[in-house]
Amino acid sequence: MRVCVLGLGYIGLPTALLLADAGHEVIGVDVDKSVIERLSMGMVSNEEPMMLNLFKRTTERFHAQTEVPLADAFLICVPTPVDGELRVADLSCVKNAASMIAPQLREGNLVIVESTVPPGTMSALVIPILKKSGLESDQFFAAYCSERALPGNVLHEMVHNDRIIGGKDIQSANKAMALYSSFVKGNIHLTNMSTAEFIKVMENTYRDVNIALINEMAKIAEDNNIDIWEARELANKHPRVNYVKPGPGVGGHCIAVDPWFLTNNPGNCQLIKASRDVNDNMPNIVLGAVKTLVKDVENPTITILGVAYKANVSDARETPALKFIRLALNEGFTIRVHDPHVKRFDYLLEDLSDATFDSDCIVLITDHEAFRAINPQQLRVRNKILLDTRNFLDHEAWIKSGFDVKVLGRPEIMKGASDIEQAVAPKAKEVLEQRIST
Ligand code: SAJ
Repeated sequence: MRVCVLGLGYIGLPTALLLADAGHEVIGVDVDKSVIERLSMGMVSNEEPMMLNLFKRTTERFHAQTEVPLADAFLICVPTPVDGELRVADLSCVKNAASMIAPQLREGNLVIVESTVPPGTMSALVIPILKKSGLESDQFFAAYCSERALPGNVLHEMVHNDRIIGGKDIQSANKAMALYSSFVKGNIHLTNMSTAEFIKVMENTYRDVNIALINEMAKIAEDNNIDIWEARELANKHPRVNYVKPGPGVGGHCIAVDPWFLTNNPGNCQLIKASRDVNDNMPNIVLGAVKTLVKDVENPTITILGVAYKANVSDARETPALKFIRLALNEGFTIRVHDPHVKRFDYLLEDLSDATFDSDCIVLITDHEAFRAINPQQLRVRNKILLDTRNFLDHEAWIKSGFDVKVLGRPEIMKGASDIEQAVAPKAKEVLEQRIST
C-alpha cells in the first residue's frame, strides 16, 4: 500500500517508519522544511530506543517531502495544542493537513486522524474539509485512531499497545484495522469516530485527575504533619487503591493539554477543570517551600535540577519548571538551570558545577536518572539546602554531606550539618523513627 503520513514529529515519524518496515511504501510529509532536511541527512533523535536502527532499515521504503502526493491512505499526525489564554483546542494544523489531502483524495482512499482532538472533530471538521475534494463521504473511507505511546518507549508501545479505531462506517473501520494490523501486535478494538476521539482524551484526563488527587493529598498531608510518601505507600497496600506520585506539576504536550479538550463542551466539567488547576498550581507550592527554605538568605540563588517535563527525556514543553522559574524570578531570586537532557530552553542551561556554584538552594524538578550520580560533597554551593520535589535523591548521602533536605509532601526538613555538628544532627531515619513512636 502507498501511505502518506502528514506530520513527522514524535508520533508521525515512528508511525511512518513502522509502516515502511511492514512493507508499505511510505511518504512522510512535513510543512517544516528543516524537518525534511534533517531526515535527508539521516538525523534522527536517538532518544527513542531503536529509532535510528529502524530509520536505517527503512531507507528504501520511506521518503520525506513537503508536498502531499497521491496515496492509498493518509495519516494525520500533527500537533493539537491548546490556546494558552482561552483553553480552546487549536485545530489549525489538523485543518491544514486535511486541506492538503483534499486535492489528492481519490475514490476508495482512506484518511486516518491520529492527532488528539475534541470528540466530534472528525464529523464536524475533517470530513467536511475532505469533501472539498469533490467526493461524497461514501466515496472515501475515514477513521480516527490515536496513538497511546509513552515518550521514551514509543516504538515498543506503538507495536504492543492495544489500539482503538473509530470508523466513519464499518468499512472504514475495517480498512483502518487492516492497515494497523500490518505492524500492531496489540489487540485492535473497533468503535465509532467520536467514541474513539473521546477515549483518547478520557485516558489522558484520567491520568491528570489522578495526579491532581495525589498532589492535593500531599498538601493536606504536609498541613497535618504527615509524610505523603509513607502514607501513599501504605495506602497502596489496599488491593484496589493505586495512588500515583506527587510532584512539581504536570507537563508535556498531552496530559497537561488534553483535558481542556473536554472542558469547552457544554456539559459539567468541574472535576476536570479543578484537577488542571491543582496541577498547574504545583509550581506555586514549590515556590512556597523554597521561600521558607531560604527565608534567612539575602539575594538567594536557586539552582534547578531538571527542566524536562519528565524523567530522562529532552522535551521541556509545558514543563512545570518554567512556571516555577518565572515565579521565582518575580521574587527577585537568581536562577541557575542544569538539565543533562534538554538542549533548548527559555533560560540559560549550564553544566552542573556552574549551575550549582554559590547556590543557596538546589531544587530538583525532574527525576532524571543522571542526577543519582551527583556527589553532593563536590558541589561548591554557598548554602547547603536541597528541595527534592520528587522524593528521588539519596537523602542520607545529601544529609551526610551537610545538606538540609526538604522533600515535597514531607513536613520535616531533614537537617544536615557541618562535620562537627553532624554527629548530633537528626538523620532521616531518626526523624521517621520519632514519628512512628509518637
Ligand atoms: N507525573 C506526576 N506523577 C506521576 C506520573 C507523572 O507528577 O506519578 C507527571 C510527569 O512528571 C509529567 C506528567 O505527569 O510532568 C505527564 O507524564 P506521563 O508520563 O504521565 O505522560 P506523557 O505525557 O509522557 O505520556 C502520556 C501517556 N498517557 C498516559 O499515561 C495516560 C501516553 O500513554 C500517551 O500516549 C501520551 O501521554 C499522549 O501522547 O497522549
